[in-house]
Amino acid sequence: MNLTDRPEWQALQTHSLQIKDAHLRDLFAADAGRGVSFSLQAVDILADYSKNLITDETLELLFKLARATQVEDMRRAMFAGEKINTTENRAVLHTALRHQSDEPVMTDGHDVMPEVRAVLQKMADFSNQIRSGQWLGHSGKPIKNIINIGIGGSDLGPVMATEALKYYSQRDLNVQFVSNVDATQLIEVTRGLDPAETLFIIASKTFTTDETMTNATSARQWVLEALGDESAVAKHFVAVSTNSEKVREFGIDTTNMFEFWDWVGGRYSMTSAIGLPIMVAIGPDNFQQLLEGFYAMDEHFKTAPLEQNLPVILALLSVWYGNFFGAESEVILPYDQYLHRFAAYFQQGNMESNGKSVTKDGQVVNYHTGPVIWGEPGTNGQHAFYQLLHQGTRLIPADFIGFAQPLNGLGNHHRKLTANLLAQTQGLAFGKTAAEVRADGVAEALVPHRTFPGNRPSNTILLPKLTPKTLGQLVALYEHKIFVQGVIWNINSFDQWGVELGKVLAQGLVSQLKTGQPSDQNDSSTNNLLATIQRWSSTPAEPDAALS
Ligand code: G6Q
Repeated sequence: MNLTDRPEWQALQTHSLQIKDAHLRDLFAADAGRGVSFSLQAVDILADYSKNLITDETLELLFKLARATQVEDMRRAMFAGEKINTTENRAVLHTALRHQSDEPVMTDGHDVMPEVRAVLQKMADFSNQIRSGQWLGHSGKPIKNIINIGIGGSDLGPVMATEALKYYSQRDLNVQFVSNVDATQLIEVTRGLDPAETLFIIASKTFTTDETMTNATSARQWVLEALGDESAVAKHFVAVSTNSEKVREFGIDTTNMFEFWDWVGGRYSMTSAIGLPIMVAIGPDNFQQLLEGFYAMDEHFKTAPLEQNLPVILALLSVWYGNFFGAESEVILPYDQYLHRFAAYFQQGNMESNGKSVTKDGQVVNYHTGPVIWGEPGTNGQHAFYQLLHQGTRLIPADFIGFAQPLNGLGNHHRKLTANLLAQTQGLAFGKTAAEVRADGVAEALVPHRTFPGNRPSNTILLPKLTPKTLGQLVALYEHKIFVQGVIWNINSFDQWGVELGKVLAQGLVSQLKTGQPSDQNDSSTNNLLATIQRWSSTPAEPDAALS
């Protein structure tokens, strides 16, 4: 049945019209226990979702929708290793990567756990060798710089987590990331580094991604120019991939390859071998804590009834605003500087997963799917874009993420940081009425400008302290939220065909830029731009060059 024809959907439609007249000020005034009853702790995470435009009835109707759309059965199917990524005929088993019990995890009649554990052990051995200085470069020097070359799912998770867990990292190791095909990134990251002390991790599931291969080839050249010998590659390059053939072709010995599998989606691969730079930075013990955190949230998601299931609740709230209130985006606001790449990470997580407009069976949807995800760490955003959150015309649900304990205790910084988080959620929810503004003695002409409508929803996601374990819980919480959203919208959250078209088009344009000969198949806009680039270019075209 089409989603919008479901009685549960239509009941929500009717209910949303009633709720539109309610104000959070009144909902809180009517129920002194609202803050507690609309809060839920799962493992170490407390989510307060009381500052949302919901009542008990809203939640009941949303849970009915989740049941009707088979969230429970799809959850079972994912953990059971069924091929729920139907367009790629693959299982979706990132939960196996952090599985901690002795139970097997099966897909295709095969327990994946022995290979998962073997790769983790190999990663730990490698990390220990780098961290202890035992791994020597070609000229006998220990490695000081680790540069991960990867893009998208082979970059964003490791970047986010390495930054998030910097407090726990070995500070004399310089772990860096290169993703963009713009040479500037590789050149700036390697500037001043000694190739003899530098090791590259080439991270690519397919080992065919153009940006990554281009950067890897230039990095190899940089190493070989300095160390002068092909045999240096073995000491300065390792690979993380599912494709051993391509790794070998590139010249990396497959003994220096860390494997993962087609049932790990790129943007869900942080706990696979793709997490190698994280492990090198924080060490195998901390990485194990990270995995345990993920596992704890996986178990919560797998076993808790929908009504007490945090990822389910967050997903339903997102559906509520996106489909019944016209919200176009969601903002993620971590009040922790270490989480400064968290919103960017889940920008890919959610937008690549749920940015789809056909259902699993190929029908064009008649409802909105994935929201735009964005965000910056607090308090910076308060002096930038929060103006629009408070007084703009759009409804933008916000997730505030905070920690009770600071990692870097310094004076009263943390108290101020936390006070700002709480203040923003209050301001958004309750606003400031014209009467309150007048009571402050504000001139009448300014009253409308200084009034805050309030009624702007937010979740407050609170954790005791940022640790590898709590980070794992937090990431798994958002991963499963994305999964539930996708199930409700009846889309495949695990493919990314939308990435393909640009890749193919770019290939043709590389040739045209090289030869200076635009294709007669081009549109007039592209031809005009190509001609201008040609005129302004500092590199002459190579008209006779073979098209490559
Ligand atoms: C993520 C996507 C995408 C992918 C990159 C890199 O889910 O599939 O972001 O991770 O395109 O792909 P490779 O790891 O194959 O280089």
